[in-house]
Amino acid sequence: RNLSVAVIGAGRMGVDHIQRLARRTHGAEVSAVVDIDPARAAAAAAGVPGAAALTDIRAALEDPRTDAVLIATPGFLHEDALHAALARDIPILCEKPLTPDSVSAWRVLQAEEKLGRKRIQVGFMRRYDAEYAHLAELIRSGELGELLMLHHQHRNPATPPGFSNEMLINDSVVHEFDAVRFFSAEEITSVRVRTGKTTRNAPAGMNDPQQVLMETTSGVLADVEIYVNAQYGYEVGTQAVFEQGVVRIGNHAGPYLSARGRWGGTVLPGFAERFSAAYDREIQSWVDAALQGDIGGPSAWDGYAAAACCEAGVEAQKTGRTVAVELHEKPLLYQS
Ligand code: ISE
Repeated sequence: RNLSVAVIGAGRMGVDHIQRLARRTHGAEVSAVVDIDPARAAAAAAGVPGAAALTDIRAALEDPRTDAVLIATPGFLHEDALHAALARDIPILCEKPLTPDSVSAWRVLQAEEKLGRKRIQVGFMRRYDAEYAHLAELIRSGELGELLMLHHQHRNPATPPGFSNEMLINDSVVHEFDAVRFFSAEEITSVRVRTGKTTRNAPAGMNDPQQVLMETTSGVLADVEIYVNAQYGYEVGTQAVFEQGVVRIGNHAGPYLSARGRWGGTVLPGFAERFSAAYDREIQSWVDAALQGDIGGPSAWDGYAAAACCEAGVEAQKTGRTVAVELHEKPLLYQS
């Protein structure tokens, strides 16, 4: 039998996941689309067989046919939806961020802990990118010795209206906080942010690009060039420095074309294109695990730790200081 998923939030990511679940994921179906805007819910559910358009998450959760929930509302609405879904004790995929701050993320984690098992997977989709997975494997294998440094580039063509310095940390660099934690398999202990010369293409009041510097428990140093009005396209790349070599992933992936007197490749326009295979893999593995009564992938602990890094990042950005990341002790549930 298929996993019946209620998708909460019919914005950009919600619609993307609805199409993915309905058309490309095996073993799943969309049973409900929930959005406070009834027209948006109806539009997103149209053409998806069996999908009801609803305006209240409670209606979806009260329906006994709902097996699992995918939360894709804006981050500030996640906490309520997470507590409601945890009360039903069903598998949850929550788009990043888990919640916008570490105090609310910790509340969610504690509610999950009370159930005695993991129910939440957080949508850090980069972990499902083939090159990310490959680099992580290389690091774990020890083949190149110890990982020493990570250099990241994260470039977006342009920011949506209302984008701010804080969002640059909370919306964009949150992915690198997770990437550094994923690659190093350690916690980030401190964050520093540098601003410098700003592009004239940034909205008023924003510094762009910025440099975010972090350190992990064992002293792995990581830097991020975050540049969200880079104009030319979407690029996310990493250079990992080891004792016995360097590994580059992300930027300038093939195919390379020689034609019309030039050689080179294509720059993708956005994250939906760059990470479409990663999103497919992320959702498929969530569905596969849920059908077995299980959950894997980035956990509520990962969501909580990333939220704490973002808080430190925003403070570092405002003060120019190096800010320590403070975490609660990791509960047993998340130690494996
Ligand atoms: C957006 O919210 C994302 O999650 C993208 O992956 C990221 O590249 C972008 O900067 C964010 O705004």
